[in-house]
Amino acid sequence: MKVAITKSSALVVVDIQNDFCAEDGALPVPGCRTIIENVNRYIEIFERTNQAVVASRDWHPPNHISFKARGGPWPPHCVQGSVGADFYPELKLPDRAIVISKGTNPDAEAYSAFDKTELHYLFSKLGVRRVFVCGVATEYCVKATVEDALELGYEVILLGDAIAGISKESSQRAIMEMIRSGAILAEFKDLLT
Ligand code: VGL
Ligand code: ZN
Repeated sequence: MKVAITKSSALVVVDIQNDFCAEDGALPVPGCRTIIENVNRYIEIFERTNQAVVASRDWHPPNHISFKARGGPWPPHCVQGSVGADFYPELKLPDRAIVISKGTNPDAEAYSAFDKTELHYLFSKLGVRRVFVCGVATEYCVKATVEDALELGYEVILLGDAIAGISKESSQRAIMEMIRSGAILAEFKDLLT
């Protein structure tokens, strides 16, 4: 398969943050560190072709509804302004990268980079039609971002060699669901560069 990075393409790097990627992170996603090299390769290509690079970040207030203290499923993670919420240092984000913060409302769960953010508006302004998605976690924020993008009418390329999930089984299932929803699964070798 061959996929082009067209003039209306953007890269969305989902949640490569210390709490998900660092060894001592609050909510480690196994495999997060092993995809960084590939994520950086994708960033380089989008840089070279002058296409938009977006980095989403989980950016929770300390009393976020998804935290266990409030009956949610997760330990506190990616709290606004904490080291855990910083981008993982090995991620080579260009200065011009567009940073999208999500999950900022204490009372709302939000996994998608499009959920209550300005991303769709920004993409409309930039004329983006095709979105390439990588990052973590496959079953949560990657999947929610992909499904929202498809519903909003974007072409979505899921970068299979630059995503990592919390468990192997649920990641596999999530990938199949994203493909069923219309995402195209591709790898670095599939890109027309
Ligand atoms: C995520 C769990 C909780 C993610 C965010 O980025 O996939 N997962 N918050
Ligand atoms: Zn979160």
